[in-house]
Amino acid sequence: MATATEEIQPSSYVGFDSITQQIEHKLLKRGFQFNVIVVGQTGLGKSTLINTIFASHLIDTKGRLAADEPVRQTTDIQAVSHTIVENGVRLKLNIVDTPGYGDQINNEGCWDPIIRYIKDQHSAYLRKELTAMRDRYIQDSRIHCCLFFINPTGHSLRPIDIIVLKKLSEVVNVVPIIAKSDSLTLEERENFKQKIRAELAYNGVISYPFDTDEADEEEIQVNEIVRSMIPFAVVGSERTVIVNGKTVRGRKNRWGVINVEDEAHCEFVHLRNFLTRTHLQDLIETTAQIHYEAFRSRQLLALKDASRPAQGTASPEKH
Ligand SMILES: Nc1nc2c(ncn2[C@@H]2O[C@H](COP(=O)(O)OP(=O)(O)OP(=O)(O)O)[C@@H](O)[C@H]2O)c(=O)[nH]1
Ligand SMILES: [Mg+2]
Repeated sequence: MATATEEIQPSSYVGFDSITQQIEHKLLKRGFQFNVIVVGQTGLGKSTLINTIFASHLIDTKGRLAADEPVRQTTDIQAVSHTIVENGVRLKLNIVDTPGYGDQINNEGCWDPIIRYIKDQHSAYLRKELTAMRDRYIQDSRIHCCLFFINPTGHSLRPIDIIVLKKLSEVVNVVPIIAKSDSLTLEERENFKQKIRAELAYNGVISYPFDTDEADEEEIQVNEIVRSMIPFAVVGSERTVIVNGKTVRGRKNRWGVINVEDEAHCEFVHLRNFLTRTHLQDLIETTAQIHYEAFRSRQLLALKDASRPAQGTASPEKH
């Protein structure tokens, strides 16, 4: 007799091998939802980088096309939605741009609106999940990735950045990046990266990716490579420049042209590959399984506690 673990070859074709296509078909029809938030000091190029990543002008940046245009600055948390289609795959992308923080005299609590925004998305999802007649598919507005912009000073992180990074990493997958890295030489960049990694570790900031118990050899290795590259040193640009007769996204400076997509110039391509090719699914999954799950159990425990009579108060039966 065949035991439960033994593999049986059906004598004629059953057809369940098409399950992968069935799943794919369903997923393709529904499309994928990916929500990113950008956070960091003002003027570090947050809005610009988002536009560079998705190669279209999605949100206002300070960049001016004409000298008499007013300077634009992000003043509130704004979510922009776009659907990008590539080879039949629909990616519904939600980008949440936040105003730069930390330039007030008193920066106490300046991160609150951002943290609140992230938690509000968890809360909205939980409410929908707890509805008796819940939808089979809940629209996901939970933030899957937070790109945290670091000022390319070459020195250490500001104390406020460390506070904000810590707060963020408790609720969302945080990916630190060095902004405007065209201002650093390759050597400065490498030293700065090492310094930041050491500072993050010293201050107990756990940035994405995490190795889970289920991670296999291959995943652990990929994560190791990503960790050795973080923080990605990037350059953003919405303009195109001509290099060797080819139009590329780039910036012109006194020394020449920086091609944003050239790996010898910056790590923009690594960041984009990481976000869209290698870790898209894992970022989504980690959000659901780690960050949302932690939020959900805290909320449900709090509800349970609230519905229980407070300890120490006498129950009516005793009297
Ligand atoms: N040198 C250099 N300049 C950049 C880079 N990215 C953006 N800039 C410029 O920096 C300025 C500010 O860019 P934004 O994208 O508006 O910055 P932001 O972080 O969104 O600013 P806030 O909305 O105020 O928080 C613009 O003039 C950009 O052209 C970069 O990688 N290198
Ligand atoms: Mg902005």
